[in-house]
Amino acid sequence: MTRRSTPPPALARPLLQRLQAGDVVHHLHPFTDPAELRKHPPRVIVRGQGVRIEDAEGREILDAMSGLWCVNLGYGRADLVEAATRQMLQLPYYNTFFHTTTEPAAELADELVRIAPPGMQAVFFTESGSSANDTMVRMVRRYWELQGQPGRQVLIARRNAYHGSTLGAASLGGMSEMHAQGGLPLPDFSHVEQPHRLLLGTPGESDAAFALRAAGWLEQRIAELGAERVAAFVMEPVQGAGGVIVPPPGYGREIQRICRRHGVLLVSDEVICGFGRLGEWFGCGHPRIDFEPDLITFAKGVTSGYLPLGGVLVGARVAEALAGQGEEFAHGFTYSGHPVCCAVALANLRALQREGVLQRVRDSAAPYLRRRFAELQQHPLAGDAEGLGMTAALVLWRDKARREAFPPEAQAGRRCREACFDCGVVMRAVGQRMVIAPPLVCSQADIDEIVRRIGLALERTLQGLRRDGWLH
Ligand code: PXG
Repeated sequence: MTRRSTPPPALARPLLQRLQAGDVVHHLHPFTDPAELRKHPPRVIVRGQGVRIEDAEGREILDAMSGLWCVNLGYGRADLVEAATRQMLQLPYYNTFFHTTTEPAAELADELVRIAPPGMQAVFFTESGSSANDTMVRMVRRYWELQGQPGRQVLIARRNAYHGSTLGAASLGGMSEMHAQGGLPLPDFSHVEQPHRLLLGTPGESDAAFALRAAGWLEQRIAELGAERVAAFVMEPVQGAGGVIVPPPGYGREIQRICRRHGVLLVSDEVICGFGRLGEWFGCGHPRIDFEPDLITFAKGVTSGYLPLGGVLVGARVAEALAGQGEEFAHGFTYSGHPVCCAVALANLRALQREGVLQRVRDSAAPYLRRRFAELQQHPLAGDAEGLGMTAALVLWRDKARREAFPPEAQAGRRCREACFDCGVVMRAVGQRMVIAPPLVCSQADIDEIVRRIGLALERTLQGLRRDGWLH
Protein backbone atom coordinates (compact mmCIF):
# COMPACT_ATOMS: atom_id res chain seq x y z
CA MET A 1 0.00 0.00 0.00
CA THR A 2 1.39 3.36 -0.86
CA ARG A 3 0.15 6.63 0.50
CA ARG A 4 -2.39 8.26 -1.77
CA SER A 5 -3.08 11.95 -1.81
CA THR A 6 -6.86 11.54 -1.70
CA PRO A 7 -7.45 8.00 -0.53
CA PRO A 8 -10.70 6.40 -1.69
CA PRO A 9 -12.57 5.01 1.32
CA ALA A 10 -12.24 1.26 1.67
CA LEU A 11 -15.82 1.03 2.94
CA ALA A 12 -18.69 3.15 1.67
CA ARG A 13 -19.70 5.70 4.30
CA PRO A 14 -23.21 4.30 4.98
CA LEU A 15 -21.79 0.82 5.50
CA LEU A 16 -19.05 2.16 7.80
CA GLN A 17 -21.60 4.11 9.84
CA ARG A 18 -23.85 1.06 10.14
CA LEU A 19 -20.92 -1.09 11.31
CA GLN A 20 -19.83 1.47 13.87
CA ALA A 21 -23.37 2.04 15.16
CA GLY A 22 -23.86 -1.69 15.70
CA ASP A 23 -20.42 -2.18 17.14
CA VAL A 24 -20.74 0.42 19.88
CA VAL A 25 -24.05 -1.06 21.04
CA HIS A 26 -23.66 -4.81 20.54
CA HIS A 27 -19.95 -5.48 20.80
CA LEU A 28 -18.26 -5.47 24.18
CA HIS A 29 -14.61 -4.69 23.54
CA PRO A 30 -11.71 -5.88 25.74
CA PHE A 31 -10.31 -3.28 28.16
CA THR A 32 -12.64 -0.59 26.76
CA ASP A 33 -15.11 1.69 28.52
CA PRO A 34 -18.38 1.25 26.55
CA ALA A 35 -19.42 4.84 27.30
CA GLU A 36 -16.18 6.12 25.73
CA LEU A 37 -16.77 3.90 22.72
CA ARG A 38 -20.19 5.46 22.21
CA LYS A 39 -18.63 8.91 22.29
CA HIS A 40 -15.86 7.96 19.87
CA PRO A 41 -16.85 5.09 17.55
CA PRO A 42 -14.02 2.64 16.85
CA ARG A 43 -11.72 2.87 13.87
CA VAL A 44 -12.51 0.05 11.48
CA ILE A 45 -9.38 -1.65 10.17
CA VAL A 46 -10.03 -3.31 6.83
CA ARG A 47 -6.75 -4.72 5.55
CA GLY A 48 -3.05 -5.12 6.10
CA GLN A 49 0.02 -5.62 3.97
CA GLY A 50 3.59 -5.87 5.23
CA VAL A 51 3.95 -3.52 8.19
CA ARG A 52 0.97 -1.37 7.21
CA ILE A 53 -2.73 -1.52 7.94
CA GLU A 54 -5.52 0.47 6.33
CA ASP A 55 -8.68 1.82 7.92
CA ALA A 56 -12.15 2.10 6.45
CA GLU A 57 -11.51 5.66 5.37
CA GLY A 58 -8.57 4.61 3.27
CA ARG A 59 -5.88 5.87 5.65
CA GLU A 60 -2.65 3.95 5.64
CA ILE A 61 -1.21 3.39 9.13
CA LEU A 62 2.19 1.94 10.07
CA ASP A 63 1.51 -0.78 12.61
CA ALA A 64 4.34 -0.23 15.06
CA MET A 65 2.59 -2.54 17.57
CA SER A 66 2.44 -5.65 15.32
CA GLY A 67 -1.29 -5.88 16.08
CA LEU A 68 -1.03 -6.66 19.78
CA TRP A 69 2.65 -7.66 19.88
CA CYS A 70 2.00 -10.62 17.62
CA VAL A 71 2.16 -10.03 13.85
CA ASN A 72 5.90 -10.72 13.84
CA LEU A 73 6.11 -11.50 10.10
CA GLY A 74 3.79 -8.68 9.08
CA TYR A 75 0.51 -8.84 7.19
CA GLY A 76 -0.39 -10.51 3.91
CA ARG A 77 1.89 -13.57 4.06
CA ALA A 78 0.65 -15.94 1.36
CA ASP A 79 2.72 -18.83 2.80
CA LEU A 80 0.84 -18.73 6.10
CA VAL A 81 -2.49 -18.44 4.34
CA GLU A 82 -1.65 -21.38 2.07
CA ALA A 83 -0.60 -23.53 5.04
CA ALA A 84 -3.98 -22.80 6.66
CA THR A 85 -5.94 -23.46 3.46
CA ARG A 86 -4.16 -26.75 2.78
CA GLN A 87 -4.78 -28.00 6.31
CA MET A 88 -8.39 -26.77 6.30
CA LEU A 89 -9.09 -28.81 3.20
CA GLN A 90 -7.25 -31.89 4.44
CA LEU A 91 -8.43 -31.95 8.06
CA PRO A 92 -9.93 -28.78 9.55
CA TYR A 93 -10.23 -30.23 13.02
CA TYR A 94 -9.35 -33.20 15.04
CA ASN A 95 -8.48 -33.34 18.72
CA THR A 96 -5.47 -34.56 20.64
CA PHE A 97 -7.38 -36.26 23.47
CA PHE A 98 -7.91 -40.02 23.84
CA HIS A 99 -4.73 -41.31 22.23
CA THR A 100 -4.97 -39.34 19.00
CA THR A 101 -2.83 -36.71 17.38
CA THR A 102 -2.53 -34.95 14.04
CA GLU A 103 0.40 -34.36 11.72
CA PRO A 104 0.72 -30.61 12.36
CA ALA A 105 0.43 -30.97 16.16
CA ALA A 106 3.07 -33.70 16.30
CA GLU A 107 5.42 -31.86 13.96
CA LEU A 108 5.02 -28.56 15.75
CA ALA A 109 5.72 -30.14 19.15
CA ASP A 110 8.98 -31.54 17.73
CA GLU A 111 9.95 -28.26 16.15
CA LEU A 112 9.24 -26.21 19.28
CA VAL A 113 11.36 -28.51 21.42
CA ARG A 114 14.13 -28.27 18.81
CA ILE A 115 14.27 -24.46 18.91
CA ALA A 116 13.65 -24.18 22.66
CA PRO A 117 16.46 -23.69 25.18
CA PRO A 118 18.27 -26.90 26.19
CA GLY A 119 16.35 -29.01 28.70
CA MET A 120 12.87 -28.41 27.28
CA GLN A 121 11.28 -31.73 26.57
CA ALA A 122 7.59 -31.44 25.72
CA VAL A 123 4.81 -29.03 24.89
CA PHE A 124 1.18 -28.71 25.97
CA PHE A 125 -0.93 -26.77 23.46
CA THR A 126 -3.56 -24.18 24.37
CA GLU A 127 -5.46 -21.51 22.42
CA SER A 128 -4.04 -18.34 23.96
CA GLY A 129 -1.48 -16.87 26.30
CA SER A 130 -4.02 -16.73 29.13
CA SER A 131 -4.85 -20.41 28.80
CA ALA A 132 -1.13 -21.19 28.52
CA ASN A 133 -0.53 -19.48 31.85
CA ASP A 134 -3.55 -21.16 33.47
CA THR A 135 -2.26 -24.50 32.21
CA MET A 136 1.17 -23.71 33.64
CA VAL A 137 -0.31 -22.87 37.06
CA ARG A 138 -2.17 -26.17 37.20
CA MET A 139 0.88 -28.01 35.94
CA VAL A 140 3.35 -26.66 38.49
CA ARG A 141 0.94 -27.26 41.36
CA ARG A 142 0.38 -30.80 40.09
CA TYR A 143 4.14 -31.25 39.85
CA TRP A 144 4.60 -30.42 43.53
CA GLU A 145 1.77 -32.75 44.53
CA LEU A 146 3.52 -35.51 42.64
CA GLN A 147 6.77 -34.63 44.39
CA GLY A 148 5.08 -35.16 47.74
CA GLN A 149 5.22 -31.42 48.53
CA PRO A 150 1.57 -30.39 48.14
CA GLY A 151 2.20 -27.34 50.31
CA ARG A 152 4.05 -25.71 47.41
CA GLN A 153 1.05 -23.88 45.93
CA VAL A 154 2.06 -20.22 45.75
CA LEU A 155 3.10 -18.64 42.46
CA ILE A 156 5.08 -15.43 42.73
CA ALA A 157 5.04 -12.94 39.84
CA ARG A 158 5.76 -9.23 39.60
CA ARG A 159 3.79 -6.07 40.12
CA ASN A 160 2.24 -4.67 36.96
CA ALA A 161 2.95 -7.87 35.02
CA TYR A 162 0.32 -8.89 32.48
CA HIS A 163 -0.10 -12.64 32.15
CA GLY A 164 -3.65 -12.75 30.71
CA SER A 165 -7.29 -12.22 31.61
CA THR A 166 -8.65 -15.58 32.78
CA LEU A 167 -9.09 -16.06 36.53
CA GLY A 168 -5.73 -17.77 36.97
CA ALA A 169 -3.74 -15.59 34.58
CA ALA A 170 -5.25 -12.36 35.95
CA SER A 171 -4.42 -13.50 39.49
CA LEU A 172 -0.88 -14.33 38.41
CA GLY A 173 -0.55 -10.95 36.73
CA GLY A 174 0.19 -7.99 38.95
CA MET A 175 -2.17 -5.37 37.57
CA SER A 176 -4.02 -3.69 40.41
CA GLU A 177 -6.81 -2.41 38.10
CA MET A 178 -7.59 -6.01 37.19
CA HIS A 179 -7.45 -7.23 40.79
CA ALA A 180 -9.83 -4.45 41.80
CA GLN A 181 -12.64 -6.09 39.81
CA GLY A 182 -14.31 -9.32 40.88
CA GLY A 183 -12.33 -10.33 43.92
CA LEU A 184 -8.92 -11.13 42.48
CA PRO A 185 -6.31 -12.37 42.95
CA LEU A 186 -7.33 -15.90 43.84
CA PRO A 187 -5.50 -17.30 46.88
CA ASP A 188 -1.87 -18.37 46.62
CA PHE A 189 -0.61 -15.72 44.21
CA SER A 190 1.96 -13.23 45.42
CA HIS A 191 3.65 -10.25 43.75
CA VAL A 192 7.03 -8.58 44.11
CA GLU A 193 8.28 -5.33 42.62
CA GLN A 194 9.48 -5.06 39.00
CA PRO A 195 13.14 -4.37 38.20
CA HIS A 196 12.06 -0.89 37.09
CA ARG A 197 15.09 1.35 37.29
CA LEU A 198 13.24 4.60 36.65
CA LEU A 199 10.74 4.01 39.46
CA LEU A 200 12.78 2.04 41.95
CA GLY A 201 16.46 2.67 41.27
CA THR A 202 18.33 4.93 43.67
CA PRO A 203 20.63 7.77 42.51
CA GLY A 204 24.19 6.61 41.93
CA GLU A 205 23.29 2.93 42.14
CA SER A 206 25.07 0.84 39.49
CA ASP A 207 23.11 -1.46 37.19
CA ALA A 208 24.75 -4.45 38.84
CA ALA A 209 23.79 -3.29 42.32
CA PHE A 210 20.21 -2.58 41.23
CA ALA A 211 19.99 -6.02 39.59
CA LEU A 212 20.97 -7.74 42.84
CA ARG A 213 18.68 -5.57 44.94
CA ALA A 214 15.70 -6.14 42.60
CA ALA A 215 16.26 -9.91 42.46
CA GLY A 216 16.59 -9.83 46.25
CA TRP A 217 12.91 -8.85 46.53
CA LEU A 218 12.07 -12.35 45.34
CA GLU A 219 14.31 -13.96 47.92
CA GLN A 220 12.74 -11.84 50.66
CA ARG A 221 9.27 -12.91 49.60
CA ILE A 222 10.27 -16.58 49.52
CA ALA A 223 11.60 -16.16 53.06
CA GLU A 224 8.36 -14.46 54.20
CA LEU A 225 6.18 -17.16 52.70
CA GLY A 226 8.50 -20.07 53.55
CA ALA A 227 10.10 -21.90 50.61
CA GLU A 228 7.99 -24.95 51.42
CA ARG A 229 4.94 -22.99 50.21
CA VAL A 230 6.41 -21.60 46.98
CA ALA A 231 5.74 -23.47 43.72
CA ALA A 232 7.17 -21.13 41.07
CA PHE A 233 8.32 -17.66 40.10
CA VAL A 234 7.01 -16.32 36.79
CA MET A 235 8.49 -13.48 34.77
CA GLU A 236 8.56 -12.03 31.30
CA PRO A 237 12.08 -11.48 29.96
CA VAL A 238 11.05 -7.90 29.12
CA GLN A 239 7.71 -6.79 30.57
CA GLY A 240 5.58 -5.90 27.55
CA ALA A 241 2.13 -4.61 28.50
CA GLY A 242 3.73 -3.33 31.72
CA GLY A 243 5.50 -0.74 29.55
CA VAL A 244 8.60 -2.41 28.03
CA ILE A 245 10.51 -2.74 31.29
CA VAL A 246 13.99 -4.12 30.50
CA PRO A 247 15.73 -5.61 33.54
CA PRO A 248 19.32 -4.61 34.30
CA PRO A 249 22.03 -7.07 33.21
CA GLY A 250 22.56 -9.74 35.85
CA TYR A 251 18.94 -9.75 37.07
CA GLY A 252 17.99 -12.97 35.22
CA ARG A 253 21.04 -14.90 36.49
CA GLU A 254 20.41 -13.81 40.06
CA ILE A 255 16.72 -14.74 39.85
CA GLN A 256 17.73 -18.16 38.56
CA ARG A 257 20.21 -18.61 41.42
CA ILE A 258 17.54 -17.70 43.98
CA CYS A 259 14.98 -20.08 42.44
CA ARG A 260 17.48 -22.94 42.38
CA ARG A 261 18.61 -22.27 45.93
CA HIS A 262 15.04 -22.58 47.20
CA GLY A 263 13.89 -25.34 44.85
CA VAL A 264 11.38 -22.96 43.23
CA LEU A 265 10.43 -23.57 39.58
CA LEU A 266 11.30 -20.72 37.23
CA VAL A 267 8.84 -19.88 34.45
CA SER A 268 9.46 -17.55 31.51
CA ASP A 269 6.31 -16.00 30.04
CA GLU A 270 7.43 -15.63 26.43
CA VAL A 271 4.02 -14.67 25.04
CA ILE A 272 5.50 -11.37 23.82
CA CYS A 273 9.25 -12.00 23.93
CA GLY A 274 9.26 -15.33 22.08
CA PHE A 275 9.75 -16.06 18.38
CA GLY A 276 12.21 -13.34 17.53
CA ARG A 277 10.85 -10.28 19.32
CA LEU A 278 14.21 -9.98 21.12
CA GLY A 279 16.19 -11.50 18.24
CA GLU A 280 16.23 -14.98 19.85
CA TRP A 281 13.75 -17.82 19.69
CA PHE A 282 13.02 -17.15 23.35
CA GLY A 283 13.73 -13.93 25.23
CA CYS A 284 15.32 -15.75 28.19
CA GLY A 285 18.16 -16.62 25.77
CA HIS A 286 19.02 -12.97 25.07
CA PRO A 287 22.45 -12.20 26.60
CA ARG A 288 21.00 -9.24 28.52
CA ILE A 289 18.25 -11.43 30.02
CA ASP A 290 20.05 -14.75 30.40
CA PHE A 291 18.19 -17.28 32.50
CA GLU A 292 17.23 -20.94 32.04
CA PRO A 293 13.57 -21.53 32.84
CA ASP A 294 11.97 -24.81 33.90
CA LEU A 295 8.86 -23.96 31.88
CA ILE A 296 8.02 -21.49 29.12
CA THR A 297 4.58 -20.16 28.22
CA PHE A 298 4.04 -18.82 24.69
CA ALA A 299 1.34 -17.61 22.24
CA LYS A 300 1.05 -14.61 19.88
CA GLY A 301 4.19 -14.69 17.69
CA VAL A 302 4.16 -18.49 17.35
CA THR A 303 1.67 -17.99 14.49
CA SER A 304 2.49 -14.31 13.87
CA GLY A 305 -1.06 -13.83 15.13
CA TYR A 306 -2.61 -15.35 11.98
CA LEU A 307 -4.50 -17.89 14.11
CA PRO A 308 -4.85 -18.31 17.88
CA LEU A 309 -2.38 -20.73 19.45
CA GLY A 310 -0.51 -20.88 22.73
CA GLY A 311 1.16 -23.44 24.90
CA VAL A 312 3.54 -24.46 27.65
CA LEU A 313 7.01 -25.79 26.95
CA VAL A 314 7.91 -28.11 29.77
CA GLY A 315 11.44 -28.88 30.94
CA ALA A 316 12.59 -32.40 31.70
CA ARG A 317 12.20 -32.03 35.48
CA VAL A 318 8.45 -31.38 35.26
CA ALA A 319 7.75 -33.39 32.08
CA GLU A 320 9.23 -36.54 33.59
CA ALA A 321 7.36 -36.13 36.86
CA LEU A 322 4.07 -35.70 34.99
CA ALA A 323 4.83 -38.67 32.73
CA GLY A 324 6.04 -41.02 35.43
CA GLN A 325 2.90 -41.34 37.52
CA GLY A 326 0.75 -43.70 35.46
CA GLU A 327 -2.03 -41.18 35.84
CA GLU A 328 -3.51 -38.56 33.53
CA PHE A 329 -3.06 -34.80 33.97
CA ALA A 330 -6.73 -33.85 34.14
CA HIS A 331 -6.54 -30.80 31.91
CA GLY A 332 -7.07 -29.91 28.24
CA PHE A 333 -8.97 -27.85 25.69
CA THR A 334 -11.07 -28.83 22.69
CA TYR A 335 -8.64 -26.86 20.59
CA SER A 336 -5.39 -28.06 22.22
CA GLY A 337 -3.19 -28.73 19.20
CA HIS A 338 -5.74 -27.47 16.66
CA PRO A 339 -4.34 -28.77 13.36
CA VAL A 340 -4.91 -25.58 11.34
CA CYS A 341 -3.33 -23.36 14.00
CA CYS A 342 -0.38 -25.78 14.27
CA ALA A 343 0.06 -25.85 10.48
CA VAL A 344 0.22 -22.05 10.42
CA ALA A 345 2.69 -22.04 13.31
CA LEU A 346 4.94 -24.48 11.42
CA ALA A 347 4.82 -22.29 8.31
CA ASN A 348 5.59 -19.25 10.47
CA LEU A 349 8.59 -20.90 12.17
CA ARG A 350 9.90 -22.11 8.81
CA ALA A 351 9.62 -18.63 7.33
CA LEU A 352 11.43 -17.10 10.32
CA GLN A 353 14.25 -19.62 9.73
CA ARG A 354 14.33 -19.53 5.94
CA GLU A 355 14.40 -15.74 5.83
CA GLY A 356 16.96 -15.37 8.63
CA VAL A 357 14.61 -13.03 10.47
CA LEU A 358 16.12 -13.50 13.95
CA GLN A 359 19.63 -12.87 12.67
CA ARG A 360 18.46 -9.73 10.90
CA VAL A 361 16.75 -8.46 14.05
CA ARG A 362 19.95 -9.02 16.05
CA ASP A 363 22.40 -7.65 13.49
CA SER A 364 20.58 -4.73 11.95
CA ALA A 365 16.89 -4.07 12.64
CA ALA A 366 17.05 -3.86 16.45
CA PRO A 367 20.26 -1.76 16.64
CA TYR A 368 18.87 0.57 13.96
CA LEU A 369 15.53 0.88 15.77
CA ARG A 370 17.36 1.60 19.06
CA ARG A 371 19.46 4.35 17.46
CA ARG A 372 16.65 6.05 15.54
CA PHE A 373 14.17 5.76 18.43
CA ALA A 374 16.67 7.37 20.82
CA GLU A 375 16.69 10.47 18.58
CA LEU A 376 13.06 11.10 19.56
CA GLN A 377 14.44 12.30 22.91
CA GLN A 378 15.41 15.53 21.18
CA HIS A 379 11.73 16.41 21.47
CA PRO A 380 10.97 18.38 24.66
CA LEU A 381 8.26 15.92 25.80
CA ALA A 382 10.24 12.71 25.30
CA GLY A 383 12.91 11.12 27.47
CA ASP A 384 14.29 7.89 28.90
CA ALA A 385 14.13 5.91 25.66
CA GLU A 386 14.93 2.24 26.15
CA GLY A 387 14.09 -1.14 24.73
CA LEU A 388 15.48 -4.47 23.65
CA GLY A 389 15.16 -6.26 20.32
CA MET A 390 12.13 -5.01 18.44
CA THR A 391 10.60 -3.20 21.41
CA ALA A 392 11.07 0.39 22.46
CA ALA A 393 9.64 2.80 25.03
CA LEU A 394 9.94 6.46 25.90
CA VAL A 395 8.49 8.54 28.70
CA LEU A 396 6.38 11.69 28.25
CA TRP A 397 7.64 14.30 30.72
CA ARG A 398 5.97 17.55 31.70
CA ASP A 399 9.40 18.89 32.61
CA LYS A 400 12.16 16.64 31.41
CA ALA A 401 15.01 18.42 33.19
CA ARG A 402 13.24 18.27 36.55
CA ARG A 403 11.77 14.84 35.81
CA GLU A 404 8.29 16.08 36.53
CA ALA A 405 5.47 13.83 35.31
CA PHE A 406 2.12 15.01 33.96
CA PRO A 407 -0.81 14.60 36.34
CA PRO A 408 -3.01 11.68 35.25
CA GLU A 409 -5.88 14.10 34.39
CA ALA A 410 -3.72 15.56 31.61
CA GLN A 411 -4.11 12.19 29.83
CA ALA A 412 -0.76 12.69 28.16
CA GLY A 413 -0.37 9.05 27.10
CA ARG A 414 -3.82 8.83 25.67
CA ARG A 415 -3.43 12.10 23.79
CA CYS A 416 -0.18 10.86 22.32
CA ARG A 417 -1.72 7.53 21.30
CA GLU A 418 -4.50 9.36 19.46
CA ALA A 419 -2.03 11.78 17.88
CA CYS A 420 -0.02 8.79 16.65
CA PHE A 421 -3.09 7.32 14.94
CA ASP A 422 -3.77 10.70 13.36
CA CYS A 423 -0.19 10.83 12.11
CA GLY A 424 -0.42 7.32 10.65
CA VAL A 425 1.40 5.17 13.21
CA VAL A 426 0.15 2.81 15.94
CA MET A 427 1.81 3.32 19.31
CA ARG A 428 0.63 1.96 22.65
CA ALA A 429 0.29 4.12 25.77
CA VAL A 430 1.06 2.56 29.17
CA GLY A 431 0.34 5.46 31.48
CA GLN A 432 2.89 8.02 30.34
CA ARG A 433 5.20 5.49 28.73
CA MET A 434 4.75 5.24 24.96
CA VAL A 435 5.78 1.87 23.58
CA ILE A 436 6.23 0.19 20.23
CA ALA A 437 6.91 -3.37 19.11
CA PRO A 438 6.98 -3.24 15.30
CA PRO A 439 6.95 -6.29 13.04
CA LEU A 440 10.33 -8.06 12.92
CA VAL A 441 10.42 -7.59 9.16
CA CYS A 442 10.53 -3.76 9.27
CA SER A 443 13.01 -2.32 6.79
CA GLN A 444 15.22 0.63 7.70
CA ALA A 445 12.92 2.82 5.62
CA ASP A 446 9.93 1.57 7.63
CA ILE A 447 11.74 2.36 10.88
CA ASP A 448 12.64 5.83 9.57
CA GLU A 449 9.00 6.46 8.73
CA ILE A 450 7.76 5.13 12.10
CA VAL A 451 10.16 7.47 13.91
CA ARG A 452 9.23 10.41 11.67
CA ARG A 453 5.52 9.95 12.31
CA ILE A 454 6.06 9.52 16.07
CA GLY A 455 8.00 12.80 15.98
CA LEU A 456 5.02 14.53 14.34
CA ALA A 457 2.67 12.98 16.89
CA LEU A 458 4.84 14.18 19.79
CA GLU A 459 4.64 17.69 18.42
CA ARG A 460 0.87 17.46 18.08
CA THR A 461 0.62 16.11 21.62
CA LEU A 462 2.74 18.98 22.89
CA GLN A 463 0.52 21.54 21.17
CA GLY A 464 -2.63 19.96 22.62
CA LEU A 465 -1.18 19.84 26.14
CA ARG A 466 -0.06 23.46 25.85
CA ARG A 467 -3.46 24.56 24.52
CA ASP A 468 -5.20 22.92 27.46
CA GLY A 469 -2.87 24.48 30.01
CA TRP A 470 -0.91 21.42 31.07
CA LEU A 471 2.52 22.87 30.38
CA HIS A 472 4.29 25.39 32.61
N1 PXG B 1 1.31 -13.18 28.80
C1 PXG B 1 1.81 -12.03 28.32
C2 PXG B 1 3.21 -11.64 28.64
C3 PXG B 1 1.03 -11.23 27.47
O1 PXG B 1 1.53 -10.09 26.99
C4 PXG B 1 -0.77 -12.82 27.73
C5 PXG B 1 0.06 -13.58 28.52
C6 PXG B 1 -2.15 -13.31 27.46
O2 PXG B 1 -2.26 -13.75 26.15
P1 PXG B 1 -3.71 -13.85 25.44
O3 PXG B 1 -3.40 -14.60 24.19
O4 PXG B 1 -4.59 -14.63 26.34
O5 PXG B 1 -4.19 -12.45 25.25
C7 PXG B 1 -0.29 -11.64 27.17
C8 PXG B 1 -1.18 -10.81 26.29
C9 PXG B 1 -1.51 -4.73 25.47
C10 PXG B 1 -1.97 -6.14 25.42
O6 PXG B 1 -2.33 -3.85 25.29
C11 PXG B 1 -1.12 -7.17 25.74
C12 PXG B 1 -1.60 -8.48 25.70
C13 PXG B 1 -2.91 -8.72 25.34
C14 PXG B 1 -3.75 -7.67 25.03
C15 PXG B 1 -3.29 -6.37 25.07
O7 PXG B 1 -0.33 -4.45 25.67
N2 PXG B 1 -0.76 -9.49 26.07
